[in-house]
Amino acid sequence: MTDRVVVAGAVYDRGRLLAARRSAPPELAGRWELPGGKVEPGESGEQALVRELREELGVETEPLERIPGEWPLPRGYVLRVWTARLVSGVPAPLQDHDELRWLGPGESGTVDWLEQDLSAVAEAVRRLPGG
Ligand code: 9L3
Ligand code: MG
Repeated sequence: MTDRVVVAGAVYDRGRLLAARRSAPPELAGRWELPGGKVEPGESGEQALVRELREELGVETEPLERIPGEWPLPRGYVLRVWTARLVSGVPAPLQDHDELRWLGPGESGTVDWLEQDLSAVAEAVRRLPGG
């Protein structure tokens, strides 16, 4: 089952964490997540993460550290999360999202995260520079 992996990025920039509100599928629309998606055959997790963030947000990122652990998703998938640095570009909701928000220290509780993301978000916030 190692090929059923969804990767997501805790993208940092200037001490803030990027949150993305899903617009699809209907059962997840309106909930917030760390952006990412499915690993494709032949890709590493980090390669998939860089590709997904480019496709979904139009930005270049550099994965930094894997957040330890993995979290179960529907249909046998698991979620793996990396911290990532914004290298270039301004994130825009190009696919699958309808709003983006940069959350500063103390603001991570202000959006309705997917349950699957909560542990990784908490750990990402602990790792936020100054957070
Ligand atoms: N998922 C959960 N948390 C996340 C991401 C990026 C994805 N941070 C779940 C939602 C879907 C599945 O993984 O059930 C596939 O995600 P996508 O490929 O639709 O982004
Ligand atoms: Mg996605």
